[in-house]
Parts: sequence; structure tokens; C-alpha cells
Amino acid sequence: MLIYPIGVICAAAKKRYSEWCSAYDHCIINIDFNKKKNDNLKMNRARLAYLGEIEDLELKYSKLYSKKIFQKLCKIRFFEEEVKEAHKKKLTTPLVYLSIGQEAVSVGVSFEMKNSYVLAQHRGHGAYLAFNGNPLSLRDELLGLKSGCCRGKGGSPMIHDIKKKIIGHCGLIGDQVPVAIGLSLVKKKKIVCFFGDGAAEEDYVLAALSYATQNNSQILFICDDNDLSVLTPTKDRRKWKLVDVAKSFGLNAVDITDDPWLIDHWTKKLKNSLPALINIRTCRDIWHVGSGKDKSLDWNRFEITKKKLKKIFKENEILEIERTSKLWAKKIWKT
Ligand SMILES: Cc1ncc(C[n+]2csc(CCOP(=O)(O)OP(=O)(O)O)c2C)c(N)n1
Ligand SMILES: [Mg+2]
Repeated sequence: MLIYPIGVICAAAKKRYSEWCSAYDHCIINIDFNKKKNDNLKMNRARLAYLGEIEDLELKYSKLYSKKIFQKLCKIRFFEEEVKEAHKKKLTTPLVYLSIGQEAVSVGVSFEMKNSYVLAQHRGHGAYLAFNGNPLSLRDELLGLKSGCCRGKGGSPMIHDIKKKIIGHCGLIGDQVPVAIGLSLVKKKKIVCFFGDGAAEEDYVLAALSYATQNNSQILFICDDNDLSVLTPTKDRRKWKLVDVAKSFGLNAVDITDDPWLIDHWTKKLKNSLPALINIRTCRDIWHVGSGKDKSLDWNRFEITKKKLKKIFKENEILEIERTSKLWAKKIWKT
């Protein structure tokens, strides 16, 4: 029997392994790696902080309007920071879906659609607060109290408050989309319907979008596109883009980043040609559910917005809005 020193065996194994790897790489490159790479590039180009941006758009807005935008962003951000802390201390119900990082989506839509019915998704605290929901009722709902907007029975993913014309999610992702169609058949008011990029893949969501054009439903659909369904990015789930599908159904549709002024601009444009859809690229900062953090953001909309605000406000004016919003949120969560 031949006996090889261990070093020789290792060197041979290493050579064999590198040959195998290079053959494998070669095979992937020749067969579908380039295609996959191109598909990824196409998808990633859409994941830019400035998709569809209009230069200096914020300067076309009054100082007061921009102040209101930032105040709402801060209220949602700091309210949710308090929810995060309360969740860590196990004071809230266990399933909490935070929208930290995604605040601009609901804020951007809320000014132009302020008297509408709102159908929120499971990540709905931001939509509730942006559309004039009662922060105390939301807090109590998250604490599971009877004084909550859903009598403490829904919890974080189901923020219903019919007095405020806000209808929450019921359990199946995107279930609020066909419900919005039903609502539009009986109410003559405009409707905003939020759903996620994962929910967009459900058959009943796509069927409802198609029916919206048939029925001329007065609905503005907002896809809160954080590129994730739990932990799976869009590129691993599908090859199509929601705006392309929506357009093929006959909806007016745009694909944009989550700049709050840009969202407001498109909401104003599209609210008179409903049904329409705005796909808004945004970044989730916290776990799918819970209060932990798993990765760094692709972009930080809150910080980008503050940078833009510096063209309009003095630094101390911006800090003052932040400070008062933090105090407001702390006060709510202290009682
Ligand atoms: C029909 C259905 N399938 C799966 C789930 C489990 N689920 C809850 S949230 C979620 C991810 C939804 O992703 P998305 O719609 O993009 O919203 P996001 O959580 O990213 O805000 C899934 C798969 C569910 N609730 N309903
Ligand atoms: Mg998502």
C-alpha cells in the first residue's frame, strides 16, 4: 500500500477542488450566469434612492408644506421608535410590524388623499398615523387594551378604525386589495389601498387590480415596495415588474423612489385619473416582524430628506421639529 504524506494529499485535494470550482464557474458563466447577472442589474437599477427623482422638486413646495411633511415623518419615526422599545420590554403584543425606514410612503400619499378611505396593510402603523389616526388608540391597540382602535383584538397587523375611515388588513397578505374593490362599489369616495411587493404576487391581488379598470374604481393603489417578502428579495421571487403588469391591465402606473415630495407630486397627478398605481421603492430598517435589526439600509430616506430640508430650513429649525416630535412620542408612551 502506498502511503502519502498528509501534505501531498491536501495539495492534491486543493488542486482538484480548484479545478472543480473553475469548471463549475465556467459552466455557470456559459449557461446562465450572464443572463442572471443582467436580470439582477435590471432589478437593482430600480432599487436606487433616486429612481424617478425630479431635481430640486422640494424647492417648488412652500416652506409650510415641507414642514408638515417632515413633522409627519418625525411623528411616525419616533412613535415607532417607542413601539420598538416597548416591544423589547415585552409590553406590546408579540407580533409587531414596524415601518421604520418606510415612513415616507404613507406620508407622501397622505396630503393629497386626506379625505379618502384608507386600506392599510399588515405594516400599517405609518398609514394609520399619516392619515390622522389617533396615536393613543394605536398605542392601546398595540398594548392589547380594550381602548385600542380595534378593541385590543387586532394588534399590530390589523389596525382598523372605521370612525377614521381606516380599514386594516385581515390575515392574508394583500387581502385589503379586493376589499378596496368592494368598498369602491358602495362608497363614492376616493380610496387609497396599500399593499406590499410580496402581496403583489397573490392571485386575488392581481385579479382585483384588473377588475379596478373594468369597474373604473376610484382607487389609488400604493405598493410599499421594500424589496422583501419576509427575507426573500424580489429578484428571487419573480421576473416581472408590478408597474408593467398594472399598465397592461389599463391602470395608470409609475415606479418611483420614496422621496416624500416625489410621492406627493405623483399622487396629485394620478388622483384625478384613477384607478392608478404607484410602486414606491423603499427600505425596511427593522425585522419583518419584531424589533431587531438585520442589515444596513440600501438608503436612509430620513437622512436624505433632512439633507434636502437644509436647502429650505436652518439646521436648528430641523432639529427643533425632531426634538418636539420625540417629546410628543415619549409622552404618549409614558402614560
Ligand atoms: C396569503 C398569505 N401568505 C403568506 C402569509 C405570511 N406572510 C405574512 S407577511 C408576509 C410577507 C409580505 O411581504 P410584503 O407584502 O412585501 O409586505 P412587507 O412585509 O414586506 O411589508 C408573508 C409571506 C400571509 N399572511 N398570507
Ligand atoms: Mg415587502
